[in-house]
Amino acid sequence: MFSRAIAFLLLLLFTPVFSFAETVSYEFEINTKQLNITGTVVEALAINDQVPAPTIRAAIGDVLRATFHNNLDVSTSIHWHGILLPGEQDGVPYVNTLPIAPGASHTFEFPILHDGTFWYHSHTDLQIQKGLYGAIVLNDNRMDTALQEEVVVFSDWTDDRVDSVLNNLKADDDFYSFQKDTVQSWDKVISNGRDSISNRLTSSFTRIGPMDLADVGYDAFLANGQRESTVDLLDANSEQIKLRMVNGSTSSYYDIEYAGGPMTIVAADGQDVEPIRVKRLRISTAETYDVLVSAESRRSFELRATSVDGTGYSSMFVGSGERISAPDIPPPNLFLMSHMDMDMDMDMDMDMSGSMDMQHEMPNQEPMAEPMINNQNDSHAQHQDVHTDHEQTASSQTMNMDMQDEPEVIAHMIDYEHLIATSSTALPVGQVWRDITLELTGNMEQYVWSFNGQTSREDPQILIRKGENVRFHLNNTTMMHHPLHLHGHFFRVVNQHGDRSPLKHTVNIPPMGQVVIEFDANEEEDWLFHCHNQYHMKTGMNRVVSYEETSLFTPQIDRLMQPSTRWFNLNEFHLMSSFMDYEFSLSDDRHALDLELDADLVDTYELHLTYNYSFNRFVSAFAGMESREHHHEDSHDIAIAGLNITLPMLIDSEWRFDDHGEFRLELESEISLTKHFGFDWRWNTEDEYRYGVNYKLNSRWAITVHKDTEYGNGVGLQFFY
Ligand SMILES: [Cu+2]
Repeated sequence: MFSRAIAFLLLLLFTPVFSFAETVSYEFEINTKQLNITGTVVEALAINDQVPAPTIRAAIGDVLRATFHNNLDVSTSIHWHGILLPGEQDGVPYVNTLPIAPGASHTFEFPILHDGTFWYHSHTDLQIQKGLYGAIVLNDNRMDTALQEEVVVFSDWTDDRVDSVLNNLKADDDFYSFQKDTVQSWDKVISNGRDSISNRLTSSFTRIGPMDLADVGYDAFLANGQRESTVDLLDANSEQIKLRMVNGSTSSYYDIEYAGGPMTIVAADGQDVEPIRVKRLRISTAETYDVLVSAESRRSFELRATSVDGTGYSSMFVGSGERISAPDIPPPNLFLMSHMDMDMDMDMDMDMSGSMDMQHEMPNQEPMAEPMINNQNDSHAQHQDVHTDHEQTASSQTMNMDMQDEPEVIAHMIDYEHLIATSSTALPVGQVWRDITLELTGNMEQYVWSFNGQTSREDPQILIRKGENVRFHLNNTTMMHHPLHLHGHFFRVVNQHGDRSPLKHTVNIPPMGQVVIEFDANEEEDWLFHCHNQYHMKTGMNRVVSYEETSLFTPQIDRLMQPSTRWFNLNEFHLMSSFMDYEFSLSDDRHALDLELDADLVDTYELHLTYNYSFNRFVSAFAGMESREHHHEDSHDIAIAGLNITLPMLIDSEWRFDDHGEFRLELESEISLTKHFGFDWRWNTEDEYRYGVNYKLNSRWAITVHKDTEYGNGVGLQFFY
């Protein structure tokens, strides 16, 4: 356990060796910059005119002093991701550090207590998405001098304004899937066969909804700020170099593969781990990995980071000469991933032909005496999924050497089961344990993300006490991945390796997955714990972890969640030949004001105005009024109230009473038949109905044909903004 105390002790021990506390100073200008990634020039945010920002380097024992001048016309901030430091240096506005106002400067100064690969980024608005991120390399002063080291910062890029990205996500859960051509329509469900149909029926019946790997549709993925970058060998005879990989993305995960053979992971999130060889490595948003890769004098090998939604990749070529490409990774088949599988501790591998090969491991299994061989059909390499447990006998390793086998290679590392810390990470004995269960909750439809069903607006704080061993039980109830990050601490990700479970600062919780993390509460004051998918954080998936006795936190959650505003509004129009329908909604995480007006141009209209309170994703209550006039014969103004409940098969039901004591049940749903064609229907117990077909022109506009009991048949346009 790399506790601060031990670090200080080491510092004291070694102080006579290096001269005391060298101060490493940096001076930075934060500016806007015109950037052309896709062929269109758009405004990005840069530090010293660079995207990503310059790499910051320091060594254990140094004092790092970095001054940032904010030349933007908005406030900004700098957070030191993963680094142990005093709270007021952590850089999160409205939690532990003041924002850097427009035109102002701020100097951070703190001692470097540990080594490793980290990164820094803005913690204001969605400024990461526009370029405010860079790598940090902390050395331990006993480097293997011969090895060339290179930093690779992966990121995702959109030409869109970030507030419009957030609006699009809020307005329509299929907005980006339409752009990315990943709409999970029924034609694809059916063409993927029986398992896919059964997955969809199960997920609809249980109301979970389909699997989703990435919410935003990006214009590009970048490695060191470019779609394709290169790194030269400093010494043409180098056979190996070290890559310090940082995922500085706003919301993307990548599968990383190297054309020059397997990568040897030597550190995760800046913490050394027992070396393991992997062919393909999943890096979650905000994680870092150090890997050793082979190099050659005459060939150039591609390091490729493919977005897990299969929509693109970035490359870095290592060395010069003949270019050797990394293999294409086929897009994931979402139709064959079921939540039942995700529910288990799962190793999931995809071979080159794209077929899925799933292998389940029982959670918390005993260390295996013998290597467990993955059921691979890839013949290029021998893939053995080995639990290189520290209990593995020396003789079995020797045997491998004798047989001159290649060391074991993990085909595709997607979780942390293979990571082994280099020494015990066990928490202090004798401290009181505090267990906290956090359900990861939320939904794509409203685009609200939360813990235990409550956004940080409703429940901003988690209280702990200094001197406790704190254990978080993280249970993902959603169909998305969430990369959770705790500021100011390393936590243990509890895995099969017991005392040698790895230390991390960011941990992925897969869809429906469960992970336990624990840490020594050895800090003071307040630290953010949040989903590092910036769109999830900004819509509610964050908490401030406060030390009860020393907390200084005063909730200013709305400011922490900017640019996401509390109240979101949506306007939707159907302009039909026979009638028009206008829906307006103003909603926050729980409350909504809804207005719906249907009218023809002759003698019929219907107006609903309701207030809705949502208890959870599936149940809300409403009260309001309905005013209607139908062909001059049936007109009324009534008060209405009732419940909206999402039923199995994702059918929305409205159970309504009015002030005359009349009860009405209305059912409705929408399904995507193909990417472009949708079908929707609505029916109620007064035998009114409407059904029709839409043809989507783009993410916002559709042509629609509808039949309605009140208004007859109509053709027209449908759009929202
Ligand atoms: Cu998330």
